[in-house]
Amino acid sequence: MSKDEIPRVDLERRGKIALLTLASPPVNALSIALRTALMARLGEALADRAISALVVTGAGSAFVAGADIREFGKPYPPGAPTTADLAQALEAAPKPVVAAINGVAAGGGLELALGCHARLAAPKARIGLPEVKLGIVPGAGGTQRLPRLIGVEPALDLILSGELVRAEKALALGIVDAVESGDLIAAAVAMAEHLAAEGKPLRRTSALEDRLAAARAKPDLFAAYRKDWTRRARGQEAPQAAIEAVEAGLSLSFTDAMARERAIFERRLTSPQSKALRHVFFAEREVAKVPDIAPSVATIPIRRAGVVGCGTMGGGIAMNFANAGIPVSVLETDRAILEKGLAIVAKNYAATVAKGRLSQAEMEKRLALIEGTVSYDDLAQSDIVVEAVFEEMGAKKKVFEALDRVVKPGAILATNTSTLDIDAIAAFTKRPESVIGTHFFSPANVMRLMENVRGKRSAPEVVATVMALSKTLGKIGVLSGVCDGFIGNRMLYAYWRQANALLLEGALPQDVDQAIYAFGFPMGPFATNDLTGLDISWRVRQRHIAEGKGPFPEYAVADALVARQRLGQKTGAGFYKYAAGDRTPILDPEVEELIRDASAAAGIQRRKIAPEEIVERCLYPLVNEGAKILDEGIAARAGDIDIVWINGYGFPAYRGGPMFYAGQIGLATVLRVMEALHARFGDLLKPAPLLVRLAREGKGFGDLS
Ligand code: T1G
Ligand code: NAD
Repeated sequence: MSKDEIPRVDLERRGKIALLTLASPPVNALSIALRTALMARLGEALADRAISALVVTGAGSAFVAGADIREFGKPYPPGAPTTADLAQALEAAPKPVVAAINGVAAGGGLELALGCHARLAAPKARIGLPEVKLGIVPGAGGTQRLPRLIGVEPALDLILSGELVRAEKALALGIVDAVESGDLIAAAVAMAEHLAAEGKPLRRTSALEDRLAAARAKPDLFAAYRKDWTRRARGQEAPQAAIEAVEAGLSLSFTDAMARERAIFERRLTSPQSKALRHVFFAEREVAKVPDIAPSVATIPIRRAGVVGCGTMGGGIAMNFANAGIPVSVLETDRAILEKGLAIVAKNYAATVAKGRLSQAEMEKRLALIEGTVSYDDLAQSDIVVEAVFEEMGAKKKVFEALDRVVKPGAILATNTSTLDIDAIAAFTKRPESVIGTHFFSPANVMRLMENVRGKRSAPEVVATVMALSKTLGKIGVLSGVCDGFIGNRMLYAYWRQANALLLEGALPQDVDQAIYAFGFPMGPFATNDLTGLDISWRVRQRHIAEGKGPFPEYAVADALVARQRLGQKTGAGFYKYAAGDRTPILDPEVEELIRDASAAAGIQRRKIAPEEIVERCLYPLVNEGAKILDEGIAARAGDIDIVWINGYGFPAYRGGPMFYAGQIGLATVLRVMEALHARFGDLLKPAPLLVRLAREGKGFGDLS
């Protein structure tokens, strides 16, 4: 059944059992058409006297992935059944209804199953209520039926995390009655026949009360959850709304509680946060599609990998390959440095085992896939080699010339450079078509983003391969063209430059960091710079000055700190100071004095700067740079930029990423601020032509695609 065929529900009779199969690829999302078809088939089966019970299942690899998110906010034909109506109709059915959960049962999909009288799952099923990840709450009874079925706290934990759990976990929680590793449909039909033959009163989830009692005995339960999730999901509104809905179920009748849930759901559906998170949902799926490379372009099989350099990044990159089951050789200049790097890898794995997130056996299996070497010959049979040596062209040249000599033809030669010119690096080889950037983010074994940088000569199959490899490594691959700093760091330069300028004008590092933290980033620019190292960004500035892009008077304070060897956490002091072994920033009067002196030296009268101005001053130039990047075709879509910033730089997902956020603010507002900054600071902050055009046309960046 192709994606374009009308969603339908097949009704097949298996003896006295009606098997209803929802079919709407790829994930049987509950569109209006599919819901309408299900309600009709349900009516048909219930009216058929020859039918004694029903089984509901999904076609393909999914059961039901929930409501069709594409239909949110769209006009609703009167009389069309909601998912809540369907769950109610299933539950109220006079004949037993068994859910055969063959794959993903998410959101409305699980809510349908909760309406059924029994649930069987296949071992590969994944089950949950991820609505909070879309900034909404379950809106078809999930906040009412799940607590009644499994208890209030397990239900809250599942709803608030939004995680999909495996079938065995769903069985342990009591969501499903059994996990069937054989023929799921046959087992479900047998269960339906048994329930019909048994003739006992059907187990209707909404009527279950006993599990609510435990929560009623804990008056502080919800306050505790609110407090905990205010911290764990800082800035996010949906988790608090979900707690409100579940709590309502303890004091209201089921019917009234369902109405309350619906009201909360509707409120969330129109919220800016939900619109932002829905944008992120689809943007995350769009990034994988490279407009000018057909999905049919063959990818190069990656069965063996190599990494050059086992420093901060090299070790983490090697772990990604091992985590994906791909053997990897890591090359260093000498054994001592190699052993030191591999020891850090082993320590990182041991830490994950200690947290119970990895078994000892699995750690050993992964470590066994990582082999250290000091000889390029051990990289010769790699299908891809990722270089992660010092950020200097000389070091890159040496490595790529060696790789070009040794590594087999057809292999991919990738660089993890964060700023250098991929085309220049490719030119060090006789096979520039095999060279590409694969920019991981630190810590490379943790951060989800992989900025893949396509050189002028990178072959389509090389691009297609690294984009697919990102998924294999559990990363989100975003494609960037070649420019200084690619998508992420180029925008970071614009943001950090203004953050540093604010220090001279009157702000202190903690003022800027607090404003950006309150906006939703996990950390502000100065605490982040202390984490990544002031010497790294200083070296990039020196290169820019050498390339004639300077001077950078805004960085007077940062340069003075580097001169005093205050490089950040790694030297115990940077913009803040740090106690030994502690990453908590401590205010340092020496820095404040240095900042006041720098203002005086620049002849700047310091002034009080409000948090709102700090946010505008830091983020609007970042958006402006994003508009230039889009205009130059460095990024294919505004959504790609949003995904880079959310997954690589901590931009809060519930704000949708910088480009989406600018659209919510209104590009006219962003333009107005940029024009004022341009008037004060000159062409450095000249509004991007694309920003000017879209603002004038009353459009957003989302209107481009
Ligand atoms: N609606 C519309 N399209 C969807 C969709 C959905 N619910 N789920 C997936 N797709 C599309 C997706 O955009 C992609 O399209 C293709 O399917 C494959 O997805 C009343 C109101 C199910 C775990 O939040 O988490 O129910 O890019 O690449 O990696 O309370 O998709 O090919 O054109 O992600 O195998 C709650 C969302 C909705 C689940 C499969 N449900 N989906 O992952 O494939 S709200 C969710 C997922 C709700 C009720 C409320 C994942 C997946 P394209 P994919 P995957
Ligand atoms: P690092 O200094 O921690 O490690 C570099 C390693 O490369 C060192 O162990 C060094 O011994 C080794 N090396 C140098 N020349 C070599 C050669 N010719 N052959 C083999 N090994 C050699 O540096 P890092 O932070 O891991 O950065 C590596 C690359 O990754 C740089 O291009 C950097 O810009 C990029 N990067 C860094 C970060 C970060 O946050 N640190 C993030 C993204 C990308």
